[in-house]
Amino acid sequence: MDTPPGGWLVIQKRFNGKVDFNWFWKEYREGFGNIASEYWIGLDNMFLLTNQGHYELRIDLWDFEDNKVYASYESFKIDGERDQYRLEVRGFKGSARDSLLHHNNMKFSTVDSDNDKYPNYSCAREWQCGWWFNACYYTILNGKYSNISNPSDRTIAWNEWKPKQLAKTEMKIRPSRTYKNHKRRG
Ligand SMILES: [Ca+2]
Repeated sequence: MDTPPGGWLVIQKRFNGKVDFNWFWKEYREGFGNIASEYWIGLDNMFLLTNQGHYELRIDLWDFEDNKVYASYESFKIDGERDQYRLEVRGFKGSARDSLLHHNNMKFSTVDSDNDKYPNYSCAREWQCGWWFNACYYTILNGKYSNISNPSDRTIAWNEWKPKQLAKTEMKIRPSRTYKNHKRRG
């Protein structure tokens, strides 16, 4: 899968609830939805892309009042399937405070594969989606879509921004433009 030159490749997108995100490990691995609608690019694609070079991640978030914030990470990478697609993000910047920090180094979990930090309990089953759950979340972008900002349970959320259900999310990646500098410093 090619990345457009200088452009962002969308890896996750929510905005209307038309695509079901309550899938099993296999579907999260392979991807579902499509880019014109809601979308999950698939963990294997994320792994292959982010291990062929150094990638940055940008997450855009909208609430139901059309406020928008973003979170970006100068380094984004996930491990392969045998390590349950463990998440590695570094170098936060953005207008949202950093919620994904609490999910750093977490393995991916789905309803049929519990790799979270909550013993004897499946976060993925509780929240009906796949995610890099901790015990359970500070941000969750794959939960059940809701058209209201205050459902009884927030299932698309970035808690460090606001305790509300979000209206739109987009995760995208591109080859890193800053990595070389870090390498020199390191
Ligand atoms: Ca568990």
